[in-house]
Amino acid sequence: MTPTPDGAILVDMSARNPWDRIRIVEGDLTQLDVDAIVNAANSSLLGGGGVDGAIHRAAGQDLLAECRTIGGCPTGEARITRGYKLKARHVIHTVGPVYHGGDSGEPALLQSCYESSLRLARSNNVRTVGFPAISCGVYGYPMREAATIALETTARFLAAQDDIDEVVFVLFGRAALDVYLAVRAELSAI
Ligand code: AR6
Repeated sequence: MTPTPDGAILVDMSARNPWDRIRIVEGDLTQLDVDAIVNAANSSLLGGGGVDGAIHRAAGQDLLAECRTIGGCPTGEARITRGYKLKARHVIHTVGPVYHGGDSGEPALLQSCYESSLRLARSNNVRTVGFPAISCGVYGYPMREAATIALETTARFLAAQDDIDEVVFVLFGRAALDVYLAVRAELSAI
């Protein structure tokens, strides 16, 4: 808030607009130059396929060694490690829900993945974060529903604090990119 000479108070709304701090791109998350990338892991945290496999390959064996010391992670929660050979300083590992039709608590669990990851980022002084489309590969979550949860949850989190400068959603392929862009256009117009 800025007081003007005549005593009026100007509120700078742009600083609080969360959509200005959300970027949506197509690409490979492992190449992203941010403070932390988020891994769509499984509850063992010991690696797998998809983006998890790609992150472990790019980070090197030391990431797996650190993950072994953690002892797993329940669905909907997140854990943080170093990034090793990645450009990203940290990896935040979160475990998305397997999609079983949507009536088995999947939306709340997916929302919790984004919230837990962003909370962990904030408490580790991470200012820039990259996310994949958690649960949208092997775990079968429909992209549109998942994108709505991802973007809504992130926008709400960013609106409540200024510690995180930017969240980048890195999508694999044009189809996923287009879904995220369409959902963002709908949500940011509300
Ligand atoms: N960069 C960005 N996005 C990617 C990349 C990449 N390098 N590689 C894949 N994707 P998935 P899940 C996209 O299957 O559904 C693993 O085996 C992909 O196209 O990686 O949460 C874990 O160990 C999709 O849109 O994660 C678990 O067992 C999205 O990332 C399980 O898969 C997520 O797909 C987790 O399944």
